Amino acid sequence: MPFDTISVVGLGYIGLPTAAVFASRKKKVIGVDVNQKAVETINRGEIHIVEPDLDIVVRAAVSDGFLKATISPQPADAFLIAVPTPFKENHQPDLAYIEAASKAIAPVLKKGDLVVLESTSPVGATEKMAVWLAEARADLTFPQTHGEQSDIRIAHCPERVLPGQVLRELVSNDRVIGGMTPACSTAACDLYKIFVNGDCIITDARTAEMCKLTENSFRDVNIAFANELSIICEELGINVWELIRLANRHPRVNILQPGPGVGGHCIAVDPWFIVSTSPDEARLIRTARQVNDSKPVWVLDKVKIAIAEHLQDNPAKAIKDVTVACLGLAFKPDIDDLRESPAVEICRELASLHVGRTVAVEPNVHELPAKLRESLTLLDTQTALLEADIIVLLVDHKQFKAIPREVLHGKKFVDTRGVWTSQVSR
Ligand code: SAJ
Repeated sequence: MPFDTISVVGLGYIGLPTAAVFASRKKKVIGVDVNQKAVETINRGEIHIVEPDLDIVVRAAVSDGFLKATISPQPADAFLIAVPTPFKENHQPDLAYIEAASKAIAPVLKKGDLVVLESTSPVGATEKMAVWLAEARADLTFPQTHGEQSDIRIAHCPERVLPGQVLRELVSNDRVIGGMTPACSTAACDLYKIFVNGDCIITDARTAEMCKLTENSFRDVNIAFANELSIICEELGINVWELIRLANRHPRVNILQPGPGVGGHCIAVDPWFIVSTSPDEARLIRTARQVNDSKPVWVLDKVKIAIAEHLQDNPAKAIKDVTVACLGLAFKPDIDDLRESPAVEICRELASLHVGRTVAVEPNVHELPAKLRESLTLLDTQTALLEADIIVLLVDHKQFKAIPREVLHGKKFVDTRGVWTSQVSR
């Protein structure tokens, strides 16, 4: 099936790299986004998100005339929907962006078009999208009513790329493709083969949706296991980092690393989509979420204890004179993404609880986001280490791993990533 023009709806962390990669294969790509500023930025050949090398690929795609961004959908042969799927207050999935995107592209659909949902979605979302499209276009036929003979082909193909390695993983990762019918799957496979070097494996839409949720829940459950171990070990006076290293010497054990909690917009969100469809059955998945979500509170308690111990050691000092430095704000090492970061949550809470000074160090950003600016000061590593009485290591950035433990002499510290505490001398 030839795809001369491809439209990518949603030009964020997934949509923009995907659009750029299609364009780099000399396909005409129409990128659609509701954010006028993002559209203008892209049309200047620039980018509004941070991802290594993406600027180069987008600049080339725009200057060669293969990528154009717009706020209003235009006709294309394939539409790829990559909009956010957050959850609401009660952890129920919010499909409003998918619904809006479906309604936006419906008027420009024509017989023979393919629509692929890439957004991570609860099971059944692709079928819902098909219903929204059909409601808007009674003149066209859809797979849910006309099967293999439908005018429009519909599939789900979840993205699985790791932030920071998006361009490489987009091309090299295998893709799970779930068409609403076999013809839908074949069409979607043809589309992805334009740039995917990995295997394109065909299944149905519901299995593809569940597959993505399963991958991220698997990771969440495994991180929860490590986080729970770290809490148990603290109680028992055991070094959790050494314990995990030793247990991982077993040929069939591979425990992940504990931390201050789980951040990002995927692993902390997607398991709830399984819980939302199977609330009584998804007991382990729900508990893992609760364990990981409660870890920042545990870290805060440890900081409070460190402050109390520091005051005990320095009876002449008042609590308002105690400076706490939080090292790291990003949701994982060596990136600048602060969204849904447990480190941000801990810093913010600390700044509001602690009457003394709270400072933050984040070598990957130049300024703090507005919500943190009022309560926190951003310092460089050296100044923070010099000024702080208590050091809270929240992200294992390269720069922090290079800090020798001797520098911390005489200071109290809470090391949530095992940067200074993982080695035990016996
Ligand atoms: N984390 C730990 N301990 C670990 C590993 C991770 O505490 O041993 C924490 C990180 O610090 C971070 C969070 O988990 O706060 C998530 O980081 P991550 O590197 O595990 O994952 P993401 O969110 O960057 O990307 C994940 C990936 N999914 C899997 O590895 C199964 C990626 O492949 C997906 O494409 C992405 O979610 C997504 O978009 O869904």
